[in-house]
Amino acid sequence: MAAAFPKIAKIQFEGPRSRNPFAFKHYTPDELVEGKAMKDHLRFSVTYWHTMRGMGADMFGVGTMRRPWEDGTNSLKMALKRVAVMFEFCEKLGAPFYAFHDRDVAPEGATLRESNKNLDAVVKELKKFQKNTDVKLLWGTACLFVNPRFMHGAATSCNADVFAYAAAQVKKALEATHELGGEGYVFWGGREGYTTLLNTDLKREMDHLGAFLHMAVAHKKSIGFKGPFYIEPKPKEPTKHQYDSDAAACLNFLREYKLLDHFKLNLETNHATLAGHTMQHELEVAAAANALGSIDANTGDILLGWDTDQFPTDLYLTSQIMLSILNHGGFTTGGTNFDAKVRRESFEPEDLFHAHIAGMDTFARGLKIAAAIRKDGRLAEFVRQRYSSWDSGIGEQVEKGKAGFKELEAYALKMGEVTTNISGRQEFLENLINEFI
Ligand code: XUL
Ligand code: CO
Repeated sequence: MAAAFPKIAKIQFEGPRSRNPFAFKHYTPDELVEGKAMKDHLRFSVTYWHTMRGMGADMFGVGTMRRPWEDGTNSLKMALKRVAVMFEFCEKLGAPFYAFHDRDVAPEGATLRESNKNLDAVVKELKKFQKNTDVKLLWGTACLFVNPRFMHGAATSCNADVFAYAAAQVKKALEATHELGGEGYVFWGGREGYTTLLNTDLKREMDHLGAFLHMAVAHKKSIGFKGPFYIEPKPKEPTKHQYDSDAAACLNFLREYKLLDHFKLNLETNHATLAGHTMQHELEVAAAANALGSIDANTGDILLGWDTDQFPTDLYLTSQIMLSILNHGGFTTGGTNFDAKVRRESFEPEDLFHAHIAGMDTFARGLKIAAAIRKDGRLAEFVRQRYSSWDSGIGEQVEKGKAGFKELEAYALKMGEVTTNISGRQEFLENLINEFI
């Protein structure tokens, strides 16, 4: 097949002074940061759904994207042809991973059996391309939200037949992910939530979701898939309330249904924003429960209240993300998956490169900035000092479980008034961070 991006060669690192738009200014895959190659810190991944299937349609207009390789059909023939385009893109970009939903890579057939057959054919092709390149699968997932059958949800549908269909689809998507050596598998609750409580038995729906995920864990064991399961929180959209609304809600759900040992979280910036949180908040909440798994790298727009899935180009954002990730030991099976789409005005194939280069360079800088902040040590030392009252005396006794209310009352009575508070120095710290940006 002729190249889909004939004018674009492999993207190389040319340094910050380069004026070549098809070059990295900051991302040097093999450069060591804190003793580990940048590519191993960042583990970039390209999403099939946006980059290959996103056509730029919105609520007010049809798609705008020019994709010369597309023949205008959602056929198996086109799906097979598209695999070569995806791998050409990932290879030229130097992205080590990709991620997909079952229905992004292969078309849904007239029956489930036919859909499975289509998926098998495309998985074969994906496997061939994976073998011939250095591109691997970061994670797979099932699309349980596009088809009208999922109008009331999938695992949380009021209709048990839909639950059964969804289970069959996840079983197959999991097997496809396993066949392709995927590093993990994601559950994003597409329509697992409600639009009105008037027609919803919330407890019953949550119980069904818990049961569904236990079935997935059992199947994972039976096929020998070793990668982690991730839940991806999002508070709303498409439903008014998604059950996996934020990291804390997911952790509570997993704990309640005794699933915490089997899941980590896949956190997405724009979802955090919709939940009224920063991405760093979500990362810290997940890390505190030892459940920081992977990230969907994108950003929203401060003036728009929906999931715009823009490419991340804000250094403050990527520095904060990488600071949390480095502080908590870095990715193992997870990675930086660009769940992001080019604007519908950026309709040329080359915009896909500009967007990913921008995201990768911004994350590379975020990584270096975070490493510099850690090397400098003043921020960590400030936080350490701020809690120093817990290192000895009464604080130490509390942390060690050696003091109760009675002992604390005696201590407080003897102390009289608290005279030891120190400033939080927020503005000083914000300025300190700016030294590194
Ligand atoms: C939707 C979203 C999904 C998941 C995978 O907002 O983020 O694409 O990442 O299902
Ligand atoms: Co996502």
